[in-house]
Amino acid sequence: MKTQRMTMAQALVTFIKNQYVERDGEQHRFFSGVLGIFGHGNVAGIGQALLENPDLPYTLVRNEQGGVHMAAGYAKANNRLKTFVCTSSIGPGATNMITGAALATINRLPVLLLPGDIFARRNVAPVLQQLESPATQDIGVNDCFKPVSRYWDRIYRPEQIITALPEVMRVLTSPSDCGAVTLALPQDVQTEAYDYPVELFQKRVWLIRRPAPDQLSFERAAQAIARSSKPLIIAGGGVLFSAASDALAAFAASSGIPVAETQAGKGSLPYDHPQSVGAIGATGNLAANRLARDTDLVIGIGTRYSDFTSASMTAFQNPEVRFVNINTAEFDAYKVSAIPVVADARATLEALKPALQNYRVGADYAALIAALKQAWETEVDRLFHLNTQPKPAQSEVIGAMWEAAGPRDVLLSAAGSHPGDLHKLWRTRTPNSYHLEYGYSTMGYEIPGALGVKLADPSREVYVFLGDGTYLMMPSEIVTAVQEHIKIIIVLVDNKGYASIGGLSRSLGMSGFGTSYRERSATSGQLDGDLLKVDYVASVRSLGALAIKAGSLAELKLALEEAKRNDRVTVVVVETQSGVGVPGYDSWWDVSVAEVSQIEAVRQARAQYVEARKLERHHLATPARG
Ligand SMILES: Cc1ncc(C[n+]2csc(CCOP(=O)(O)OP(=O)(O)O)c2C)c(N)n1
Ligand SMILES: [Mg+2]
Repeated sequence: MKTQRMTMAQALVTFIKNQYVERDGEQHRFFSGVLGIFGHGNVAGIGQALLENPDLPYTLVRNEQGGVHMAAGYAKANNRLKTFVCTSSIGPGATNMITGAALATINRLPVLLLPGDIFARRNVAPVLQQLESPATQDIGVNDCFKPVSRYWDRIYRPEQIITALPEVMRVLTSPSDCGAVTLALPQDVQTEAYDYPVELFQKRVWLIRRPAPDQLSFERAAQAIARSSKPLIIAGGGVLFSAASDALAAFAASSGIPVAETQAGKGSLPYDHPQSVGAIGATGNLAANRLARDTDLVIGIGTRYSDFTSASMTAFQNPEVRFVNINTAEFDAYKVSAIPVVADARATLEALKPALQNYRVGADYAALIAALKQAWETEVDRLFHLNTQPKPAQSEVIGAMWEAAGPRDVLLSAAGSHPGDLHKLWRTRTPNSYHLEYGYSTMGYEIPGALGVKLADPSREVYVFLGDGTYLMMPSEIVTAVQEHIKIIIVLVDNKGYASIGGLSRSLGMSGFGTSYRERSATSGQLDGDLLKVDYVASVRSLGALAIKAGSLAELKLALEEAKRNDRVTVVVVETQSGVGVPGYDSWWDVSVAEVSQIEAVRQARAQYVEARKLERHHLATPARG
């Protein structure tokens, strides 16, 4: 056997460089580089190996969490066909990546995390940043990655990577199992040499499968659709991952079945496709939610049925409603007692179209779809042009951003009051032009996530809708954007704190307690003093980015045009009018209210809550056969 003597880290980096994926006949390298921060736990191992391998580019980020978000954003924008590796030191550098790992796993995005780990040799323990346990020496902070990783391993001996790495790649390239993969790398083992078989470093091409449906479940699904008089498709993120938009558009057009979209699936169809009815669920619009309420058959494609999609299991009120699920993940396909079609979205849709060529929804249903869609577009136009004074409403900021953006440009966001507004209002025109991280809804994802999206396709302008709360939580990757010459446009909405949670708090009878940015008052002793004066423009400029203050809607529009012309990351800071939110449309989200309270408003909220929960349903019945 031909071997090559290398350190474990050198072997790992060499392996990473030689992994390729192939889908639909196209082949390319899977890992585009390494993002991270060096410390004593990785500098001499992975750091040294990267120094020797400049053809695997290394990018210094400002926070390890930001690095993982950047990798996740990049993977998502590439429909999971490319990603980054993330490296960290041991201890806090490693645990900084846990939030990113959870985000990636929940959103089913492939990221490879390489946290450094404490000495396998142990004789010098406890090393700096080591978590000691009196009960065992076989535990450390990296064990915290286990529940948030789809594959987790710790490499105690250099030869263990020979069996670990194929598992790493199987999971990262799996359409059903992918998520964060963590290899914990003890700092001594990273630097130890071993005679590795040279075959380990040969080019390897991982086929991204498009599993076809099994015949029986496909036939039963097709029969259920053929029998349905009011079917509704829910397009989830799996439609985009599968690049199934054209197949979905063709099937929807031929069958007349309306298509509603989850946060992850938004953009599966262009908003003006006749069958596109837009956002569904707790953040859904009137058209999709009305159709969902009465549908007799939900065809869920690539969706996890999160509580936001199902409006906490209240969205589907027809007693006869049944489900067909098309999903590469068996786990998701079996949800809500559906006929499970465990298969690729595109492959299944392409087969469904001819199988149902004689099926078309009835004229009454078609007319209802058209009328609801028309009414919804009128509502969007109204919300885009409220003419609120003196400051614009948030929906007008969204409208201005939409008017500034081109059809291929990307809107990105993650947490706050705006994901709900954006889900309803943003008019997507091309696939992957709407990028909401709403699986983990992580404040702090937006800036690094946007950098990943921009790297995935620099020809698309990336617009970030950013809350002031999120900005203060993690502005740091703006420095990385400046370093890498990555241009994104950020609209920072200054609404003096957490409008979303403030609104939620008020709706639950708690008057916004602890959610606005105010000084502690000398008289009340509470956080209800004067508003904090944070100078976001100065803050952004201090990081090396361009900042523009927009005092009105007209100024916002001008600023967006200027931002487009700029070649650097540009942040437009705008204050919005408080109390002018986008309403909910027949939707509900279950947030438990205190069962007993001394506050009358909380007691009232509890009474309403108990009533509203009566609409929550178990979907236990399977579709009829025959
Ligand atoms: C890391 C993290 N912490 C807390 C939350 C809970 N949370 C959701 S939205 C939000 C407030 C966001 O504030 P901001 O970014 O200003 O947006 P706004 O609500 O004002 O629109 C909070 C605290 C979260 N989603 N992520
Ligand atoms: Mg805010």
